[in-house]
Amino acid sequence: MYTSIETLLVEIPTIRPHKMAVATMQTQTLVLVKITTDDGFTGWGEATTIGGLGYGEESPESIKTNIDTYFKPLLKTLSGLNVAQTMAALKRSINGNRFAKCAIQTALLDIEAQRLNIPLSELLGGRLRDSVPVLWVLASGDTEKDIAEAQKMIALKRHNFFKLKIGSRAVEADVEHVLAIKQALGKDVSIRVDVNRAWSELEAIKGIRLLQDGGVDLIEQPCAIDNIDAMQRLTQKFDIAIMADESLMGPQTAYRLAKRNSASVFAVKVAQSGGLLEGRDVATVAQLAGIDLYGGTMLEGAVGTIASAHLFSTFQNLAYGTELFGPLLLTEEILKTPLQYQDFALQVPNTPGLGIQLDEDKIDRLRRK
Ligand code: MUC
Ligand code: MG
Repeated sequence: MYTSIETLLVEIPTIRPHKMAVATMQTQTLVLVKITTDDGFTGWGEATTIGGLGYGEESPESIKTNIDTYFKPLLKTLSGLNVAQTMAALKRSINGNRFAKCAIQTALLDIEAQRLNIPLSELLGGRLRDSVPVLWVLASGDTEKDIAEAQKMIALKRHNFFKLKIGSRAVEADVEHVLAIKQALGKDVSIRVDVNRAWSELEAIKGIRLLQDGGVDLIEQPCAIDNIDAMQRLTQKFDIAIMADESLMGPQTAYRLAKRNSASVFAVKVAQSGGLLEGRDVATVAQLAGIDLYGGTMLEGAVGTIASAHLFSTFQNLAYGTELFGPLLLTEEILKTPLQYQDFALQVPNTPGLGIQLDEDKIDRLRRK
């Protein structure tokens, strides 16, 4: 029986403006969900969006409102069900709302793993690795600043591969920016770009050709979400990896993209998938179709980031690593012990559940009142 379901909006400034084709972020709003049970367990879940409604269909405010108005009363009526049965009951009455469902499901899985006294990764099938490689996203908007930031990350042994956010300038200007960074960092440092669907197919052909020749390793979501025909043609035309991100909205779209050969890599995001279990299904579709995997982020804070790390630790093929750097982009720590980033990777906790302890006084100070 669930005794309380609390939804908090926690506002945290970023360490610098994070410039993307869809929005420039100066702050991130974490939607934290805290669920307690009558047998004494507390589980946490999280959802974030990027730039309010700039990136997708849900906003932090809509997630909170929908959880408080629709999920919470329903959850209070449910008892004696496992996580799958609880989620099935919610889905019978609530359409869409993948991010809200993800936050709730994460908290329920956190509780269940604690009850079983196992790390969340083991409830999700079992980890294959104790840490996941993590890249850094260069998105200051300034070439020289990005180069200095990358060099600092390499020296700190924090990150040794990078993703660049492009798509807000003309194709030629973006290519010049990316190749200047690639040249400065050298041939052994993997550089990928995320266009966030800003290009038409013709712009993509021009941009991808130049970036491929310049030694870039991967192009993320070059074209519009629904334009999977263009994604298919680009995947076929170029040797460079083409990755689907925004086009992936759960197992069903994963199946459609795989069937149409519309990507060579999938960015698995737990919120975009609709939950950790659905994220696992997306990965299974990819694996069966011979599509490589990358562990994506919606720039979550510590809760969503470590939940994703538990899932990604179970993937057989994590060929392109992960981008689970969200908490490092934020100026405030909300855990009693910060997540462990070392040797270019994020450690996956070994303690029960998510394996983190939240600093609730700090969260209370940061939450929107
Ligand atoms: C995206 O589209 O990949 C993930 C990392 C980052 O900097 O932005 C997000 C969104
Ligand atoms: Mg992306």
